[in-house]
Amino acid sequence: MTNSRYEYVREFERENILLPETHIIIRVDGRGFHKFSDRYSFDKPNDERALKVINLSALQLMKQMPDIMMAYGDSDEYSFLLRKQCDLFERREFKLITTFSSTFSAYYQYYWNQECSDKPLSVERLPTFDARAVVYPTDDTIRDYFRWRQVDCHINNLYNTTFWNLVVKGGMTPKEAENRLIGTLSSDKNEILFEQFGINYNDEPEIYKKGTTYIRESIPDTTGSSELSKRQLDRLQKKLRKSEIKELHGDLIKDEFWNSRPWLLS
Ligand code: DGT
Ligand code: MG
Ligand code: MG
Ligand code: MG
Repeated sequence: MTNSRYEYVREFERENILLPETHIIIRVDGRGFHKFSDRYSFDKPNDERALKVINLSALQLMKQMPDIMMAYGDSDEYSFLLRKQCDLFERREFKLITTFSSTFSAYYQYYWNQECSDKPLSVERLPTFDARAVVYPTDDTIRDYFRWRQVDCHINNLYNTTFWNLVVKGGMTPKEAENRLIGTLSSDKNEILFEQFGINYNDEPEIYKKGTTYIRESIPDTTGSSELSKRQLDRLQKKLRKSEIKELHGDLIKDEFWNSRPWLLS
């Protein structure tokens, strides 16, 4: 780029470099999906095809970005865990979050057109996603982050499942169902589902109760070592790119998930 007298305005630009040697988690979340799900008549409480679209988008992003070690998502959100030594975009926060949100939005639209061609997208309401990046200083905070998101998935799904059964099968208005559920505990909702609708919540599909997790399988233990040479780094990137990505719908709350996959946090 040639210098010009106007070049000085560059001095106004600001970067935020995310703390090195820490795990970065980037979470994308659909903008206004309450309305989006309404506009495109999502099934209630869970729309299988919409879930497939968001999952395909997350998987594709993970394939494109070898630094993503793990992804977890449900509803209209996905969280991506980057490897500790990741130097993607020199850890520039704005570059990371704008790339994640725009790429994810593009994939979502692509897969929507593929999976839901009977519901063409209207330019008045296109699916777009925001993104935020947070650095977590310890393995425990990373584990707790994913536990937090999975508990959130569980609470929302139990609520939505009970709510929509009260409305659709129980004949309540949404307002009545909302009032019925005020102050209820998980056990109360389980009981309503069982007593009134013969549904054992435990038998609901795991993908709805626990969300979806993608993990890179068995990565060489160099993922964590700092100061890799250029050649080592190229080799690692190649291995990451070729590594198998596994889909799970299991428990992230117990230590067993984390203890049996030390490379995720190394
Ligand atoms: P935001 O994120 O602040 O722009 O606002 P929203 O409306 O996206 O709110 P959020 O992200 O807290 O909640 C996600 C919304 O998406 C929630 O209203 C339920 C809806 N949604 C997500 N997945 C499904 C689904 O499978 N079926 C139905 N019926 N609704 C869904
Ligand atoms: Mg949203
Ligand atoms: Mg959301
Ligand atoms: Mg450029």
